Amino acid sequence: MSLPIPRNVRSSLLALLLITLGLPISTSTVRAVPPLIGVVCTYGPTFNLRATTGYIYTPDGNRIFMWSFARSDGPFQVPGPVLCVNQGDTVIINLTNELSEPVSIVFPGQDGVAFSGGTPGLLTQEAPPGGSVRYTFVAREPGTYLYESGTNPHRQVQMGLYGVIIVRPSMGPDYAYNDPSTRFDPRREYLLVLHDIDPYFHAAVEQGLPYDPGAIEDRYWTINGRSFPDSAADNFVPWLPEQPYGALVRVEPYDPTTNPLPALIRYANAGMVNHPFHPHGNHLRVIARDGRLLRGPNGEDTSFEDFTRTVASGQTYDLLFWWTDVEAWSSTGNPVPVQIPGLQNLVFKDGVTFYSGSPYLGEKGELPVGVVSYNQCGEFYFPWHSHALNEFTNFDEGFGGLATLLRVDPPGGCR
Ligand SMILES: [Cu+2]
Repeated sequence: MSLPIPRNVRSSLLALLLITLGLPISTSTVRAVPPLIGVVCTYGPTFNLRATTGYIYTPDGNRIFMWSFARSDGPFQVPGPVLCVNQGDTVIINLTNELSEPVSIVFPGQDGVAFSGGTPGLLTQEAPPGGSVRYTFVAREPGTYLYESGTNPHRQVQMGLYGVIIVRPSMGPDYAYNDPSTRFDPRREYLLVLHDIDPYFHAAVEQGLPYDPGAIEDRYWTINGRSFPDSAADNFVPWLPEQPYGALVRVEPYDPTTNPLPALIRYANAGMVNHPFHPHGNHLRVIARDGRLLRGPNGEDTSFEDFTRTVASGQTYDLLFWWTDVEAWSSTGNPVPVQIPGLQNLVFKDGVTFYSGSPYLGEKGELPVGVVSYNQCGEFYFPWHSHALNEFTNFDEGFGGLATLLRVDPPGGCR
């Protein structure tokens, strides 16, 4: 379920609080019902895509002209559909070009891509305006991969022609790779696709005006095609019809018997600049880069714990995430013990701001009429964002941009 939120309050804290209401975790990987959070697969192994135009919305009320790959039988969407295949599948991608210039797709990390139809381009075979091309390859290695335009990428990828391919290993869909250590909870699989946008560049392309690619200055940054706080909303919220994928990461505390498996987080950077990216207060285990498990020359496990991971342009990472309840979560007490200092010892920072003496955020006093809780069930929220803080904005207004939230539910889930 999702709540309709007027555009004029979407970027406010109120909107954030509203968004956090009504976010049931997906309890099933049934294909027919796309989950409200987490990765949304389009299944193949044959995919019919079109390169086309449309608009996305930003949390500050802006509207940006985009190009994107969409399903031939579906609406415009940013990013392109997440193409999920199984290791060993022969993947066929039929691309139809609805743009007025040649377009193509390259598949970094895939071997032996063959094509038929189209016309020769610099990097691969292209579909001419109104035409089509077919790409075929065998998905030999499991992992997370980008697919993106191979035609004037500085222009076409910036305009939005990108998406992600997930190759499931032969060990099964509960594993990231063919290694027992990569087993994860399939209810908690998250894909965070990063991208950056210069709205003046997009306006110039829309209006057929000249532009200087060297003068690109990004003003918006997106995860799964959305800027924060829209990124924290459900998949398929009605107010973002062209941006179907949310980016909220939701987990529960690790428990050796009731919740032993980690979440799987997939990063992919479709933007042109590198992004230092982290969830506050938590480390993740980096297990793979660019669709290859981290292993040493003798096959030793070289995965590692990391806080801020810089995701380079064009790069992908796979990370496992166990949230460990080191503060002994209690539903009746505070995880961090608090002794409120005496009033005379509290600091008035600037004559306006009053420090309550508690490490917990929040307000004192009566709740507004109709509000029964500041969150659903005592869950925690952590920011998860680009540490290049200029990117933590929507057109210079913070906070926004390349950010989402980590939600940690109480042990046993939100009841
Ligand atoms: Cu931070």
